[in-house]
Amino acid sequence: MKTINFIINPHLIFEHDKEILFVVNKSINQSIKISQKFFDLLKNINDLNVFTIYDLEVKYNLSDSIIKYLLNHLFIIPNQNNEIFARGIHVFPKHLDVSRKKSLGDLLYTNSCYNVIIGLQVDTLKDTYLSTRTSPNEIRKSLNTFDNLKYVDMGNILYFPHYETIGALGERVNFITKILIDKHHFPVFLGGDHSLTYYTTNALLREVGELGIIHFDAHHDLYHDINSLNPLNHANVFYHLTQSSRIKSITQIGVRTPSSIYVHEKITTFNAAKNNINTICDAIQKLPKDIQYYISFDIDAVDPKFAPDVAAPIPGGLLPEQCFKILKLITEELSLTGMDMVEVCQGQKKMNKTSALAAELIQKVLQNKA
Ligand SMILES: [Mn+2]
Repeated sequence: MKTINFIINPHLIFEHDKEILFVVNKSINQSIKISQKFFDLLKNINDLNVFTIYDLEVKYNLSDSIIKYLLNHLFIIPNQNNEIFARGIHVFPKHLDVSRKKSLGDLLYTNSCYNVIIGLQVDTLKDTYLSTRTSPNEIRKSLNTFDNLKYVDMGNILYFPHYETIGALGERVNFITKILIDKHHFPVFLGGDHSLTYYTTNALLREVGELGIIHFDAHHDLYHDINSLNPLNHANVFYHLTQSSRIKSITQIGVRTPSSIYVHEKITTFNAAKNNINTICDAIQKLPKDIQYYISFDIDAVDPKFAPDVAAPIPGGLLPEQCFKILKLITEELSLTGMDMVEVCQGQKKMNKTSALAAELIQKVLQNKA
């Protein structure tokens, strides 16, 4: 974190109306009243041009709470790709429990390690009428019903699919993940479709060097076409991930589609029906212990009787109890650095059974990990 270069948000306008001073952030149309002292401070920092958090602490002797305020109000933003960050990095959905809300500055200046929920409203392939964009908020509602579950929520990462590329989302994921890993927090990314795993794992790889992935899914997500450029989508994301030498292993659990499409030495696939749970548990116990692991959970790994709200259901999946058992073992045996829960679709009914199960699966990981 100390190595990230910041600037004063170029979208700020300093204004005064008689005696009252304002800072207006014109990219989000927000104005904040400030004191003369703070007004002068911001002007001074602006003269620095580019600075680190460390510079603010040492050169300006600023307290943690002031730097936290500067970060949370977007007065300062990362220098790199600053246009992507000018409008903000994340946004809180309405009705989010106030006691759970944490902004970037809060997570940076804390001595606690939190489980941090982050939503990514990504839907790259609109090949179905079912959308995954609303799912982070649906899963949150169910998570909130677990009274004793310890976590905080930083809302949804901002993403404007109509006028920026998905790479912009990737930059925000990188920035947020860096802060979370630096401060030993545990990110829980809520999807969104499975393509987001490409961005979350690559962001983690920048911080942890090497990674093993435990991938729950009905599909192998290796749909690689040698005649095309294979732009990233939710059906080929694991093909893209095999291309990174720093991803050491991919253990696929629950797959029930033929996996001969693309074979790679780092992938081990366990079919939901053919491989019994003991075989899967043995394989998890044998995984190398010297690297960090990431859980990527596509909810369609579970039998559609229990998780019906998915885009491409395949009968005969894992039972919830089986998932709980495997997740418990993973948390006991492996060192985890983060997880995602993806591909929950907007439910057809008012009570979304699928997002409730997704929340329960996350709860099992967070509870056992603690
Ligand atoms: Mn998938």
